[in-house]
Amino acid sequence: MSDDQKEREEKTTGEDNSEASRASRREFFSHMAVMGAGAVGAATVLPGCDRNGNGEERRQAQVDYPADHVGPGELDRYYGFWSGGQSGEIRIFGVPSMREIMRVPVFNRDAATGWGATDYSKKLLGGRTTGDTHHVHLSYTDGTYDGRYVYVNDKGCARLARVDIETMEVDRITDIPHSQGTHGIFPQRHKTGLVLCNSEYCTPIPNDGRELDEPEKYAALHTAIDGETMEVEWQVMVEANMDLCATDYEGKYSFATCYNSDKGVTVPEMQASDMDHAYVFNLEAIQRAVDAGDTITLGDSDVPVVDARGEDSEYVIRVPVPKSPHGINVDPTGKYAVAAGKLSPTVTVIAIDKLADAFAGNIEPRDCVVAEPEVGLGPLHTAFDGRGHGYTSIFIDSVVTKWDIEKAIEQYQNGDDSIDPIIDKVDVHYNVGHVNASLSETKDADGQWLVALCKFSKDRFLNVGLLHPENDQLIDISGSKMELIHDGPTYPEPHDCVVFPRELIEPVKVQPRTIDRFRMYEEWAQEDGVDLFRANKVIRKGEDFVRVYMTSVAPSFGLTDFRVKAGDTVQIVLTNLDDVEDLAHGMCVANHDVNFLVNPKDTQSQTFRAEKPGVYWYYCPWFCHALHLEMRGRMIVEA
Ligand code: K7E
Ligand code: CUA
Repeated sequence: MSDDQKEREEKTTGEDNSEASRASRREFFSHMAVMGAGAVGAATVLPGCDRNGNGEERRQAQVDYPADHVGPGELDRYYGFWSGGQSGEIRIFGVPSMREIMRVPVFNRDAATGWGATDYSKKLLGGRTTGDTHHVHLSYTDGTYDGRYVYVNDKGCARLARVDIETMEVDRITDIPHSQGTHGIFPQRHKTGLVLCNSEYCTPIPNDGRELDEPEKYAALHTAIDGETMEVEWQVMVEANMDLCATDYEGKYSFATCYNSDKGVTVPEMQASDMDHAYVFNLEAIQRAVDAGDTITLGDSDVPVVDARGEDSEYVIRVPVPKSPHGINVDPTGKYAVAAGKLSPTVTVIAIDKLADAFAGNIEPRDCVVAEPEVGLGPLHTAFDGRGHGYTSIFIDSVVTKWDIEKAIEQYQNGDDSIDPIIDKVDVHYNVGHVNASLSETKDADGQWLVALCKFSKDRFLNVGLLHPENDQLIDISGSKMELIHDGPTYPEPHDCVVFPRELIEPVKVQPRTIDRFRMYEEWAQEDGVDLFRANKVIRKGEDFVRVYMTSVAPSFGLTDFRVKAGDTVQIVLTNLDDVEDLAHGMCVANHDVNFLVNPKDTQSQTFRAEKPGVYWYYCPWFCHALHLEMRGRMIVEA
């Protein structure tokens, strides 16, 4: 235990929590366990046994724990970043325990942290309070995660957000011009380069009311955002919708599935044709057009747009894929892009090294298809184990199908039905959406764990009323047969996740004050001639605007009271001077709908109106000290 931790524990409990006293308590409890039940006693861990290791270590451990067992106080080997769907957030899981460890608010209004209510988050969110996050991806260098950023889409309002992994806070949100239903996103994998984003919906462009009722003229945009600056670099306009997105490993291509090449606007129209396609974008050719100014602009946006509607061109080709394809995933060797048929029981394997010939016109785009195995009814997404296998989620059948990529190619090439690429199927519960495997989207896929994000849990959990949780299942893929290990209810609705070893990221534990938010506070402090780490004062900034600077050290605020006038707009700027890890304070102003978190060495602010004269207590809502309840003061509102 560090001195900081010890200090905090003593502050919190006033008890002696020294190593010696703890050890004796631990002995006492394990003794109780052995006395209490033979079975429990027998399962007691042998000292030095590591049950957090990979499949082999687990099997070698002489303890018969289930493969996902992570005991009290033990850490998971893997992180999982989950999208939160309609909740608009990102969630951080531990794998294999499948414990939800933390949530990162992104597009949502989060009462616990004040995200969406604090001044800076409000500015980033531009007044919006909802979001629909589907796809989370980490930034890459050399084909694997570099631990810097997480990108996530908002399908609801056509935005891309970035989380700075160091501070686990959103540091940028980019609006995507002329886009609706921004759905599939994927960062480039050779370096932190572009993040490609698909508009799922076709609309009039520009969408200014001039053209409304001619859906055949609607278009969609494939948008490139710079992963470092988060600026929109360029867009490519195509004629039909784009669903999921993928990138290759070399920075040459990006992919988008198109499930509605008919451009229908009703369900029957949208599934009319038996063949749709996957768009393949030639990023080098697009960049050349952008550099040469061979582009247009749309409406009030000055982003260069390459118009690639209609025919195949040097910018985009359309690889025919049956029928209403959904997911598209590139395997860890970087050789194949796999599109899942959704309304066809097949997945279509596209050989990436043949694409150059298709762009050159030497072969037809469909000639790039090297396999099309039947995997089941309703294939949606494919994950990989790094050993040549695909794992495809099958929505209608509620299974995950494991298949052999090279065998599927052999079957297709030879037209030989005696070759069966299907290796194994496992039931999932129920109607699985995404599957993803540990490091599956990187060149280092390690074939340990597969997460299946099931859309319906039906009877798998206690009845909680009309809305049931989703069911996130964990499957051990380290052996030849898949093994379902764990069910876990989640709040709706994770669409996708990425899973990677814990060594790849290292968030800080005390705010380093490096992100843009602090520039805003430093500007204010300079303007008001105060030091954020010392200031406890009320500064009247105008007729009816006051800024209140305050500090906090457990268990007190720097101001025991402050005075404002009825009708004032009040901005409380709170700096937490505590630097003990996780010693958070916050600010809640009674009956004023003000509530935000301030982490150690952090500054946050919220603005509100003090309407009615009277005395209003403000208090710290985070349990920080034995005298936490006493950590409060009075806002006195004068008539
Ligand atoms: Cu739900 Cu990736 Cu938005 Cu498929 S998507 S399931
Ligand atoms: Cu500070 Cu509770």
